[in-house]
Amino acid sequence: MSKINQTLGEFIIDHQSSFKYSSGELSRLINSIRLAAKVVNYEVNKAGLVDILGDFGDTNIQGEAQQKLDVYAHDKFVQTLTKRNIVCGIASEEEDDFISINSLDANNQNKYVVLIDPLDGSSNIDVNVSVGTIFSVYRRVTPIGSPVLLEDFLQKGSQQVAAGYVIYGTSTMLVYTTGYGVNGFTLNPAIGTFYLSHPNMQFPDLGNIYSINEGNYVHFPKGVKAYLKYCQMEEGDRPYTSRYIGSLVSDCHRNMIKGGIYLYPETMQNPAGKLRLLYECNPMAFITEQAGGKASNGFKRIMEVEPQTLHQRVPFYCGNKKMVSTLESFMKENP
Ligand code: AHM
Ligand code: MG
Repeated sequence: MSKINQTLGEFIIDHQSSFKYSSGELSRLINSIRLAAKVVNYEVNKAGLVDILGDFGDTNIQGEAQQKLDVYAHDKFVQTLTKRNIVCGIASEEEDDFISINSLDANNQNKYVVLIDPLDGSSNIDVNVSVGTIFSVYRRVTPIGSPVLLEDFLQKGSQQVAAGYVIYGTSTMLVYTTGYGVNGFTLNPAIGTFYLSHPNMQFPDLGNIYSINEGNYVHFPKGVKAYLKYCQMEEGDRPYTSRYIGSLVSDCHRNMIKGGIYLYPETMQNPAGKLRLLYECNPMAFITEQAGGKASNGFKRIMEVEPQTLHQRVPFYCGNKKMVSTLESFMKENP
């Protein structure tokens, strides 16, 4: 008899008991993200049709569509989490300040905050390339029932309770961890259901892909330049191969399945790197580590970086453990 894959809804219920003192709040949170992801997926899939449907008149259709989808995704995730009374605070790449949900409802007893990049890599939509949503979940540190404060969001990645991403690609997937491994679910668009398709995702032991925007090469730190030269040398079980989509979720997803390293170093123009610590790097780092990989700022574990501001940037290297360790040794040897 053929095996019927578990749905994401069933998986969430089955695994709720693995959390000590679980009240079901985290399960409801993941369920809400699942719901918003389906709504955003529907809209992202229609993006190529806006021209044909002619909704935008004489305006710059590509610019408008891209801007609108970022904001649309932000609105959908925030509405879903707020209206269903799931969390006490949300921080998003799309808003300068965090949103306090307690301040709207004095009875809000929720204990989780969510940090989210609602539509990462959205400039790729114009050219029909995959984009993603990235999210990170923490337990608040201030008392339950009071308005959330910045310190609830400025927690080290090692404090994350859950993290995940949605990839809107040739198929749509939701991949997440609650600290017990990484599981991936693929959406069957015909019936709008996510099915467990990638149980217990793990990086292969060896990787041979490096993913970096080499257009910035002249601005890279010496250690990264030396590492790239090392990857390009033909020797032993090398050479490596280069793959760069320019969409963090897609590049990391592929590397997790095939084995590889993603690099976004600091450059002269972006001395702190480009990617955001709290809602891009930390969640990808949590997933990476849970899948047996490693995530670093070149010198130390990303999840140990002490956050100072909500939209802080950080150099980011993540992927196969051995590859990231080698990159770190090149950084150390080439100051
Ligand atoms: P965004 O948050 O403005 O979408 O930028 C983040 C994206 C990542 O998805 C991607 O890995 C990176 O920017 C690509 O940057 P670049 O175009 O400089 O290579
Ligand atoms: Mg982003």
